[in-house]
Amino acid sequence: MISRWSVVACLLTAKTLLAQVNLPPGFEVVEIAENDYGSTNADINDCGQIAFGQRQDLNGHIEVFVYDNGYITQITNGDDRNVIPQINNSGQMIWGRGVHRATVTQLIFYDQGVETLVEEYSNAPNGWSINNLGHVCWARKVSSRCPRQENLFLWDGSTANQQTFDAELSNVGPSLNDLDAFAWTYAQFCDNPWRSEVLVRFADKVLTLPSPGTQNQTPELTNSGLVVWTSSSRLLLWTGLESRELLERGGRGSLNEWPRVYVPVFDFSTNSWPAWILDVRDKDIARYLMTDNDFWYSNGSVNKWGEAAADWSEDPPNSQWRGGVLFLRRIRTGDSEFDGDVDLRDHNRFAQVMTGSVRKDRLCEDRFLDIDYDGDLDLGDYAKFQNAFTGASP
Ligand SMILES: [Ca+2]
Ligand SMILES: [Ca+2]
Ligand SMILES: [Ca+2]
Ligand SMILES: [Ca+2]
Repeated sequence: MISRWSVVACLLTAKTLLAQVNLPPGFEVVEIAENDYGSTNADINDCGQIAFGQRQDLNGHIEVFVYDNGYITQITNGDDRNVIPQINNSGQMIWGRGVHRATVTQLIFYDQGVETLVEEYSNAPNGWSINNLGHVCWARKVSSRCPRQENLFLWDGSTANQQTFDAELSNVGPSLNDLDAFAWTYAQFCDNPWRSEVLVRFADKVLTLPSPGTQNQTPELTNSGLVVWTSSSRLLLWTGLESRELLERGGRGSLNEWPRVYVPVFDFSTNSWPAWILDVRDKDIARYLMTDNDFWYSNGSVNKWGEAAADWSEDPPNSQWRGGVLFLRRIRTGDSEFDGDVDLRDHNRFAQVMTGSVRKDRLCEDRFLDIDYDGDLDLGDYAKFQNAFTGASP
């Protein structure tokens, strides 16, 4: 009886999925890291590694974990509050730490098992960002009262240099790219209502991004200078030439260079935050709904392959914290560089990277040839590869 019931339940789920979810072609959703207390701030790098904080209880005890091609490694192990980890393509990370579950007062840089204290200050930093050089940008809050005073600092691996020098305004929420350019929120939080602009500092100039709203925030900047951010309720994209409206309403967005945008959008009918992918083209936008539940999807991240990760909780307003991390990943077909075929070029690459039947950490771009998703590149994968072989014109 039990097994028959579970078959029925599966069919119903599949039907619901067909009715609502539409994933980008070539991608699938995998759920990872579920627990009773939920996760915070999933960040994915180009190697498909996902850093996230996971609550260990309801009292602010949060540890950092990294998912890598099917395996999860716990990075921190103590009694602290470790929040908003971000991971770069080398596996280096930055996160905020509240010692013994107190307010976050430290920024921790992590590289191959070694922690470095980048910043310690009496107030919680208001946003931080790491790039692929291992440089870190963050906002130090000098005063929480009005006039607020918050300024940006940039750490290059050895020394920190102050980047903005405002005595009364707030410079917060930086997003740092690999050229050490950064976008941030420049705000007057003491006005009622508060107002803010999004600024971008390039090597040779500072831009104020044109916007329709008075409350501009949560920018994310790419290496080519694209920016996604929210302007009051709208989700905007800076194309390098103009500000383009992507959504009338949207949460915090994340993007790659295509640009593909991850964004949670509030649904008034279900009182929840479903997770969306937007593929922005010259004339239109392809929209994909990744979820068919009424959970609350939150901050997420997109890598250069179009894969995405986002954390969720079931129903935070009603204290149902159970949650995890959604992973939108590439379906592995043997096509190693996603040019649409499985040909000799893919074959040659496979031959170069075979590892045998032992799991290897950080397969990185070779993970796409781990066709059976078990962490190695062995004869099992090769058999699937041969079956999938198409030649240059599939
Ligand atoms: Ca190919
Ligand atoms: Ca090819
Ligand atoms: Ca294997
Ligand atoms: Ca394998």
